[in-house]
Amino acid sequence: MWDESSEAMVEKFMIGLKRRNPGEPEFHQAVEEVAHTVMPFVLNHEKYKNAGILERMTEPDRIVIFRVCWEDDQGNIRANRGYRVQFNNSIGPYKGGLRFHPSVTLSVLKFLGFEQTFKNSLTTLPMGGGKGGADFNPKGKSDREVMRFCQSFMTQLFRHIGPNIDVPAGDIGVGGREVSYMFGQYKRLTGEFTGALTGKGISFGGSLIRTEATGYGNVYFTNEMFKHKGDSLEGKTCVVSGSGNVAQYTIEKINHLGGTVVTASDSSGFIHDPSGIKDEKLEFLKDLKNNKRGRISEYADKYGCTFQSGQRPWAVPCQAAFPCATQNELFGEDAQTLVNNGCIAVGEGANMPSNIDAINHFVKSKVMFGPSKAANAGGVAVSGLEMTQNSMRLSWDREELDVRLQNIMKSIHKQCVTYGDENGHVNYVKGANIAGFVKVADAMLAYGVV
Ligand code: NDP
Ligand code: 2IT
Repeated sequence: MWDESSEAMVEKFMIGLKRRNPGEPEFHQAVEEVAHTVMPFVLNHEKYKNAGILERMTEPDRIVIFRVCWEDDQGNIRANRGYRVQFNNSIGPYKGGLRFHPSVTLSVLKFLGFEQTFKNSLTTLPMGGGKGGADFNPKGKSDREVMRFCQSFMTQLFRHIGPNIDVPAGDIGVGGREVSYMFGQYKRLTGEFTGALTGKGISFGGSLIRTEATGYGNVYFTNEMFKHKGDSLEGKTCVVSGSGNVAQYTIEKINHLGGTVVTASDSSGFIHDPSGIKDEKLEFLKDLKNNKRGRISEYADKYGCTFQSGQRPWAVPCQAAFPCATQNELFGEDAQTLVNNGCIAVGEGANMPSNIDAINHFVKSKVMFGPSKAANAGGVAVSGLEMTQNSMRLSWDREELDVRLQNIMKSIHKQCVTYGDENGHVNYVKGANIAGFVKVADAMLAYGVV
């Protein structure tokens, strides 16, 4: 059976995967993207060939699904669905964020848990992959409603997590406020103060730089891609989507490195500010989104720039694009528009923001395309450093953590070059997938039949 061509093998493998996981399009998409680059590698390496390794790596270790009941401010009883996908703990405790958003389904969390396994492997730190969340919408809820939801969610989840078992953190709709409510409830239920969650407040075990880490790491990685070609982000016009945690600190670090960010967005549309989102304007954006929980159009009202309702920013000409909102927000035709307008680099801050057509177009056009599992790994990497600090019961200072983050992003870039170099051009998709795969696959083989 191993004589068949690699593409035919991918097709056959995907038929089986879709049969075993019906109605899960995001999960299928994430696996297919990995299979195209990893399958040829598997077929070329005797030790992986007959080990069923891709079948095993695409089957989560376990999934917990639970009801989350809570009472709103009007006294109505609400019910949501909570999940934790413990995908793979071959190289360390399950690690990955929690997402609270109405679009959360099992398919979305399985794609995220699968990607997380590869991403965490790339960080060089000992972390397995997991993801969880709920279809709860924090938008428009009072602090007390969010607190009651988080406490109820943790009352179910606490028995499945722990510092050596599974360590959740934030993701869309889960930031410092939500992690703190959940950590408080975890501590109350277990009677233990342990590093069972990351992204905690600085005064109770959180790490400096964690808030900034995903965005900063994304820009460090993208700048490494430029440096590999003897260039840098300095002077480049950049387009960013999103305006949440990852987008804000992507914008901040691009500013530090001398680039100009001309767009930001949310689910209602995007703003275009040709003079750059910097200084006081970036602080306004952070306050608008983090404290006032307002809409991006208010930025346009305040600074007199354009707001395009219901649109994404990909038609705005740029040299570098940073999709930082959510999955499947950049399609094949957007990739064509970006490339035609002179875009030469993409740093994926969000998870799987580009669909497969878009990725193929970027790779074919030899764009420096930093896929999410490499480019946005800085967040979970600093979460790993938070776990280390919690275990050692000490905290590192900002400079030390920033240097560690930069070194980790450089190391991820190096791993991508090692496995993704194609006659002098780096295919970062291939590089990240294979480098992430090797470490996890080797651990699984060492354990025997697991
Ligand atoms: P936030 O909740 O802070 O911000 C999310 C942003 O994306 C908001 O601007 C939001 O707009 C927008 N958005 C969310 N869902 C949609 C949607 N369906 N359509 C259009 N816009 C949407 O989340 P983060 O910044 O933390 O996460 C953003 C991305 O980065 C996600 O893909 C996440 O998985 C990924 N990521 C996050 C990490 C982290 O450390 N936080 C680490 C690595 C990756 P609106 O306000 O209108 O909802
Ligand atoms: O997608 C991600 O890497 C995250 N949401 C961060 C996970 C973490 O454990 O810090």
